[in-house]
Amino acid sequence: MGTDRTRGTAMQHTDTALGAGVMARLDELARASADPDGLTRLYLTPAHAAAARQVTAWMEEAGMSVRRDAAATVIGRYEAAIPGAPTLLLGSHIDTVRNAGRYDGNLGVVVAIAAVEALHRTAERLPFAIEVLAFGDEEGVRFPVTLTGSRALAGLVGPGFLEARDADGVSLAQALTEFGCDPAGVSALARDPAATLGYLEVHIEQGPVLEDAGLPVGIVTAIAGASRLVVTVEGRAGHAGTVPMTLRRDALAASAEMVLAVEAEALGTPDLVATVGQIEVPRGAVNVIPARTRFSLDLRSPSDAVRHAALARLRATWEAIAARRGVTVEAQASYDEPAAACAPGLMDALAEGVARLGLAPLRLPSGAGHDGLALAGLCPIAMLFVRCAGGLSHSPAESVTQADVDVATRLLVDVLRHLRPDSLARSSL
Ligand code: HGY
Ligand code: MN
Ligand code: MN
Repeated sequence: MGTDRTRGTAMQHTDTALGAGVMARLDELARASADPDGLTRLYLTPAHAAAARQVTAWMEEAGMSVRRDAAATVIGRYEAAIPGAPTLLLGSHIDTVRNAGRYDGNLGVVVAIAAVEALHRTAERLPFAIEVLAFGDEEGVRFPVTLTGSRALAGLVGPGFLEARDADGVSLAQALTEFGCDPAGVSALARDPAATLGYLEVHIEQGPVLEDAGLPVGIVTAIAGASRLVVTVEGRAGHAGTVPMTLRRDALAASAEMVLAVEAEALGTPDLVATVGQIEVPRGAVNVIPARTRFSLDLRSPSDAVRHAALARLRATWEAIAARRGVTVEAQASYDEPAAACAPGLMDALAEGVARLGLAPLRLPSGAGHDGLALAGLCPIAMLFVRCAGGLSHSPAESVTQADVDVATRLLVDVLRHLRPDSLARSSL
């Protein structure tokens, strides 16, 4: 614990250590994985439990009281200078996609812990409490639903949500129970907006803009809205050698045409991106005409109207393809999150911090989804992006530099020190 009680001077002697400490911890955290030779950490799995234990230990070292809520979110709390003060939420997610990079999500949790640790080191208390949140389900890879932890805090987990089942038929409720959580407690996690100052997340950009601008950090203006669907096409099985081409009801050929229609729709619509990341032919065989396929759709836009109009056009196009080919198509939405704007007061606080570092405060939208999509219904949100090499993410090639992580961590500490609850409240109106 530092002896220097003067506000703001503690950073100098620890500046260089902050980035190095965060990078070392991220390398350590990456070992909590289901893959021996890669990083896969799905919600409510042993890898998630191991990562939760690790961040719990770091939060305790940083002077926080730590608990795990009913949705398995690890919550580290650093009290305010005065009791009854509002709470600022920091953090990100510790779940990953399959064969992931080690910075998506995890960076934001470890940087937030390091920022609180810098305050704790000099026994600084702020006019608000801080809670660092390590969410376990931002990616939504294991279950067809997602943002479970952040939706729970925003009071958005309704009946049926916990009935979502993974590929093995395990329900979210069952998985929470097996993880040692109480699914019945999830609906009671909703936070009081009046006691919540805002949510501020540090995250890798997952895009090329900051690298192109030559900047280590940027301020996010909005998070794109997203729809996720599972599309099922039913045709008719048949012998690959005996059924003439004109008499086939080939579910996979029809799906291929539907997938190309998705690509054409996105290429033809400004501000829209669309991805078919998975396609499967259950019980397919080399010499059987596919009777059934299932493919996923991920549709995103900063504009909800653009996204919804594109989805309506796609549904009509798919129906026409199905009719012409004598198959049926059913598109089931599993996720529909409206776009979320970041709060002016928090964006300005970040911009002032960036300017104090002598950097240009570049503002940019997020094409990737984040927990802020759910929390925007609870409180003002903001995000600080950190440059990542080539904009690569959701890949083991994901990487950031220690210097940029050092800038982001020092910036977060500085912004926390300058944040004033009353000015935030005024500017969020
Ligand atoms: O899919 C996303 O945008 C986020 O990485 N979950
Ligand atoms: Mn992420
Ligand atoms: Mn991600």
